[in-house]
Amino acid sequence: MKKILLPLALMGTMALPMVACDVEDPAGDATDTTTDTTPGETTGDTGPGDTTEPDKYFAVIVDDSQIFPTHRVVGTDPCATASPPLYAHGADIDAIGLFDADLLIGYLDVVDYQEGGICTGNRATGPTDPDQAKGAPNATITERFVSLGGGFLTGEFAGQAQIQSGDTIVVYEVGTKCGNNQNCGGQDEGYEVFVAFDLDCVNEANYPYASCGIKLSDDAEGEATIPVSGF
Ligand SMILES: [Ca+2]
Ligand SMILES: [Ca+2]
Repeated sequence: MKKILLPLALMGTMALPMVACDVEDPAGDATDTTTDTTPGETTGDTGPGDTTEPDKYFAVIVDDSQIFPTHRVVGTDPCATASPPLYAHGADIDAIGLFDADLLIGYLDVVDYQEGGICTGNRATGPTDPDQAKGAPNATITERFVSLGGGFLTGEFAGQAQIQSGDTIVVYEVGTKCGNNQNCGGQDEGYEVFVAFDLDCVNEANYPYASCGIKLSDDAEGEATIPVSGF
């Protein structure tokens, strides 16, 4: 019996200080401290602007969810402003370009999209193909654009180009102009512009995308040039 009890007693006395140490010293653990406070080591678990290392932005968002419900209201129905058979509800996005001064960096080549779902019935049969926002501006007043209708479009630029402070984003919204600076005689419509870390982040966030994006403009309309700043 003594041969069995002695090792158990030794184990007990050895284990107690180890338990006490773990309980008392979590804050002093060098690994935990580094993991919790080192800035910029992930892109998903911290919001923009809260680290000392620069956040990296690859996605742009155009969103008319706050504008479309009360835009150019005919009576109380925002959907009444779009005419059949086109039903181009809200901001009509032909293309988005990223520029460094006058130098084109790229147009969108990957997109995600959520139509607003505000207009129903045959009014919902509008231009809802987000691929129409890829590439260079090419729209006419009736085709080759996607309508937001109280929703949003997000995309990343060709070559996964990083959006840098000092760049310029040009949103080609079909209205008085369409395609690339051609007169089309339509109606400019409003939208907000954001930059965000990436598409995955945008799809996990809700307006105003505070967990992964920052707003560049809340009063853009028509074909608009948006300076990139604020980070
Ligand atoms: Ca429209
Ligand atoms: Ca287009």
